[in-house]
Amino acid sequence: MPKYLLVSFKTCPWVQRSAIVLREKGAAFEFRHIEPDNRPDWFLAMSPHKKVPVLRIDDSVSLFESNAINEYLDETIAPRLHPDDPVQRAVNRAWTDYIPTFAESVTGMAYADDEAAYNKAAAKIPIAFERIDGALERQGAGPLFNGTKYSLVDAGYAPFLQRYFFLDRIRPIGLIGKYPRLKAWADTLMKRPSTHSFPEAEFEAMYRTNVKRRNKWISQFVADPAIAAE
Ligand SMILES: N[C@@H](CCC(=O)N[C@@H](CS)C(=O)NCC(=O)O)C(=O)O
Repeated sequence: MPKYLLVSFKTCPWVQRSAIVLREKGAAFEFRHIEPDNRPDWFLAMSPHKKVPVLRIDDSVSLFESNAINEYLDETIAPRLHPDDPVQRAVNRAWTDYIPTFAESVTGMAYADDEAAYNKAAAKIPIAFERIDGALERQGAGPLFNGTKYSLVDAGYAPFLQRYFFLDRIRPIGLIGKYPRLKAWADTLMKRPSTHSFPEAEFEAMYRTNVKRRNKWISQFVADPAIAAE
């Protein structure tokens, strides 16, 4: 197996998306965390948009963009996570294409400057939840997006569903409960070991510290970064 280096910011959901796939594949990799405010020259040289994740392969090739990285990993390391059926594969790709919109809809509140902007951002959540919930209904019985077989769709949504739960614990949003199918999917993904790059409470505390530091409207509700998942 090639030598993989995954370059990361510790709390980046897009990195997490690729780390999940490496873990689901059982592929060993070096996980190297750099600081967003101090990106080293070796990293800048290999990342065209100066963003993480970057997947460095055998010290010679650098891939960027989490979706492209995951498609590459899926093409080159067994087991295949994309469905064998071309129609289902297209459906899966259509829903991984929706992830940036889903991410923006579900985590936009964390970046709102005042209460009105927060409420406006929160109003986008039901739209995103309804869309993915409809997809889950069409896909079938669960517990994963394609049933019992893990997919790139599962890997892509898990980091953002996790952040919804984090935000809900900072200031209750209470929306996911209205979508039992989506909630069951999210709970399944949260329980899956591959979702987690760090011990869960430690990771949630890191996330809360970031939210507090960002000094947005929601930051005032982070009483204590250490208050984490039950
Ligand atoms: N579309 C990219 C998004 C990656 C991304 O936004 N990464 C953030 C960290 S979570 C980043 O590196 N931001 C630094 C910057 O924008 O300069 C992907 O899927 O890989």
